[in-house]
Amino acid sequence: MIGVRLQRAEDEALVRGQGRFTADLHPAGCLHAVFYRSEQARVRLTRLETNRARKRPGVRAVFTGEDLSGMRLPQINPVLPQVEYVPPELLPCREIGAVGTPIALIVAEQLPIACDALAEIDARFDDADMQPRHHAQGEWRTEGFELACAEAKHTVSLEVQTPLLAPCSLEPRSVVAEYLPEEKLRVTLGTQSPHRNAKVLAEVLGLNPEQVHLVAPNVGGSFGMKASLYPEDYLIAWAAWRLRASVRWEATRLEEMLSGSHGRGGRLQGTLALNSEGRFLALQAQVEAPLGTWLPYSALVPAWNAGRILPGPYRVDAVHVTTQAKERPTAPVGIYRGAGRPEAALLMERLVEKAAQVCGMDALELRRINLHRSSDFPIARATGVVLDSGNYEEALERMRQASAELRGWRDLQRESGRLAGVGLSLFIEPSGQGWEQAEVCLLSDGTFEAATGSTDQGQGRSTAFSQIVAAVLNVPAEQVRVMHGDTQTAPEGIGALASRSTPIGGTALFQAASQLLEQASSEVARWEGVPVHRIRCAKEGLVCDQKVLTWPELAMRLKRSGAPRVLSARARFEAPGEAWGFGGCAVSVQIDSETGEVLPHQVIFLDDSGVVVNPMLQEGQILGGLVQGLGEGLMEEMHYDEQHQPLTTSFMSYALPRADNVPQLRLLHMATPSPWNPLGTKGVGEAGTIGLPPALSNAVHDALAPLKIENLNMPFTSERIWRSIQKARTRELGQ
Ligand code: SMO
Repeated sequence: MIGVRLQRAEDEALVRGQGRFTADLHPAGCLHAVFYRSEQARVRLTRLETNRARKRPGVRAVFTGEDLSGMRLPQINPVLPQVEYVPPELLPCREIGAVGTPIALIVAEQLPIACDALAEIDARFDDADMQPRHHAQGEWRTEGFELACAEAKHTVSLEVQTPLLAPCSLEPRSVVAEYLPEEKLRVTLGTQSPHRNAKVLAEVLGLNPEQVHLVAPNVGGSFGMKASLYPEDYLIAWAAWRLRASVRWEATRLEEMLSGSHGRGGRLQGTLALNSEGRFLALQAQVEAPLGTWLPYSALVPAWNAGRILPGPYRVDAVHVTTQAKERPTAPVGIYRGAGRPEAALLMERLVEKAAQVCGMDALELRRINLHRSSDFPIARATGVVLDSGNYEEALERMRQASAELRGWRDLQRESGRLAGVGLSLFIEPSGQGWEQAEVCLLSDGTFEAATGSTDQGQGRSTAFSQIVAAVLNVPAEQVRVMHGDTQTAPEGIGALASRSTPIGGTALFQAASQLLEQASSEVARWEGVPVHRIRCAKEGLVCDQKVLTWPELAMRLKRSGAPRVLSARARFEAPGEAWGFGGCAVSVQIDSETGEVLPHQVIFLDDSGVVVNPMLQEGQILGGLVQGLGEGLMEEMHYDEQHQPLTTSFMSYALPRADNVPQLRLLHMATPSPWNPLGTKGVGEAGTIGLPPALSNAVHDALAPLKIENLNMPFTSERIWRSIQKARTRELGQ
């Protein structure tokens, strides 16, 4: 079952339109909520008149910040050592930092009534001299850093910026909160982290954890933006509690662009010092990641990740890395597929490429001599990370061979006078820390139930998890029903974040299934009067000598009273460390010198995510990540003007990649098992978004090298490229 391309069990319901998403939920008598949002940034609220809205027939309540006074405010994950954080109010009543900030909540019997009431709210603003309230930073520095720099023969420096992106999950955020008898609240929410968010929600609402039941039904994509709770989530739950009613809210796409979290938007500076042979002696890097005015729980993770992952797959003994997260007057900024990993890879791979030019060395050879050797793992690094396993040299060699034809293609293009380039990148991908829990049960009909604290947003997790349990129990995957996303039926877990689901969540299931097998085996051994090691787990069931006991027979025999679960085992897996995937990407591009359009020709992507549970799902993850990486590289960007007005708030103005933007893709695989989980698995969900942008950037710079164009930032839109070509030509004419 491990390594099998099993079809996704999830798909039939989803393609038949039988998926159940949050917005499909319409509890009887449910009230509808809309938010009145600020149209300006950095302003003081001087008047907020809600009486007329409140008096409209059908409006049940209009809430403002005053109604919330004394409410507890959510905290953030302090992954960086120095954090200044002033928890923002859920509905600010004085100063407003960003456009789109909710300042009033209208609850009505029907959605159109709530929408009409919005127009009756009278809010006035004055410009405010608002200072940023949030800031965080961290620093890692090895001893002997100056000494190493002093020995350098060459140094190269550069700065890269990554575009601010909108994660754009297909399903916009939505929340349905139901007030239940006996002082309970059921909150249905497309979240990546049901247990954690149930706890946080209870804390903020001042409830006991057992009063909040959180359910994540089908979720239509998340990419990090549905990891943490937003003001809207707290407020809908609070309103349901306060009104003792059910309340629902669905974000429009406009609201998603205005108040869903953005990702990336970082600025990174680096200096790499090399000796005369091209050995990397020292890396100095400064990472700056943006924050919005509202901070999701994981807001500091990109800054932390980008810093600690440096210097990527290379051995650099002396490092000085500083990282900081700084507030800007925008929508929340947080984790987005990759969450700091793509930024680190971009800085490093651009530096390496530039260093090769400065040293006059082949860029692949320069990479090769500086990679960590496979015999050196596990490798503890200055930024506090420990790389568990890898074979970076082989990855590079495979990429060298595979990309040879791209270089041949480029040379042919150039001979016929076209602008063409090839770029390469290597990357590493941490796949999460901490623990997950699982419970595996044998049901009275001989099938199995596997409950996980992890969750699914469309990745096909139920299929992969059923394969893991089926592999242990030697049964077909269809016999295993996976349950997740409901805090009442799933054991507590952290959730689907940071590519951790298979290595950590999957391992917890593996362990629970193994324990269940042990329990079942000892039952059989007891019945047969033999030691437990005489029991074998075969396809037919448990075998003692020649005697077979099928799972349904076993279940029948163990069945007591009417309980559906006849045996159950729970496990909690705490990862001893992070499993680090790695890989490489090569991209070839052609650039239309008249329009500046970048036309990707081919992408070759190598991934090593350890042992793969389902290669089809793994490929799906890589493809999706690659396309999002192309989006970042070629077209996506959130634009704000000088007044901090967001300009890209719909799919008319925010460019998402489409099928016809995707070039030929070729996937290569390696599998270096992680020693830190019994399955040997690693994460893969973020690989494409990490590896593609630096390779694309190197390819675009390679294509433009004949024009002496350097240091362009993504997205490589035709406008940006065309302008740089015009500038280069003017410069040439001038000379
Ligand atoms: S960007 Mo991920 O959901 O940790």
